[in-house]
Amino acid sequence: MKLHANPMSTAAFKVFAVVNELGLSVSTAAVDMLKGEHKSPAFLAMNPNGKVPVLEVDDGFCVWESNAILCYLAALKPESGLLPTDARAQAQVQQWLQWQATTFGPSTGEMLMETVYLRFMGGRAKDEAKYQAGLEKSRRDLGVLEKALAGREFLCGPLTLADFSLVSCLFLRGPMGLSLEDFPQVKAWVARLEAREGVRKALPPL
Ligand SMILES: N[C@@H](CCC(=O)N[C@@H](CS)C(=O)NCC(=O)O)C(=O)O
Repeated sequence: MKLHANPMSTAAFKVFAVVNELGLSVSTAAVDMLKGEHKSPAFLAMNPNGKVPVLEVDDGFCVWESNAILCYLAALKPESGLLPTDARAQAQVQQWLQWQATTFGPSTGEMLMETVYLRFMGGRAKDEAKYQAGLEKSRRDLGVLEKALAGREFLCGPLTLADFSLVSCLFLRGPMGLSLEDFPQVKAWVARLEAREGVRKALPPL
């Protein structure tokens, strides 16, 4: 299997972490987004959305949307328990995966765009109003996580894909200026996850 990704893509961090956690063998193909490689015909044939990451499975079968990639990888190793088969337990994991894609990912993404990504792409100054709006939404979402984590080690009880998907949005909290000081449960959960070898190896170079 090959993961087409960019080293600074937050959507790819979670995939690297889960690949490491599951001990899978996945090679990486670096996509140069500054050169627009993700919009090339070859890339669009794998993902018509022109976004990374994409998992290219050996037989040419491709999976896009990072949370769908996580589910595919976990299904290869059901014994890991990262994607439970019990209907209720699986629904809880899916609930958090979808919340990451629709809510927490976009909120933190707004902050990332005005800080880390802007620095890479250049071309315009930071839009402070957009940054503050992203900060407000991210803090609102951290409040949801804070309540969910009370009395629990991980979001769904045992460690699941939900933890990897959500924590990856916080890997760049330093450079994006997002403090966890008001969210002690979240802070402790992030520390627990970042202490895992597989997650440490997936941390971005910033
Ligand atoms: N929901 C998607 C988001 C993917 C995404 O937005 N990737 C960004 C990099 S983090 C990208 O490729 N952006 C390029 C573009 O939108 O043109 C996922 O989780 O895979």
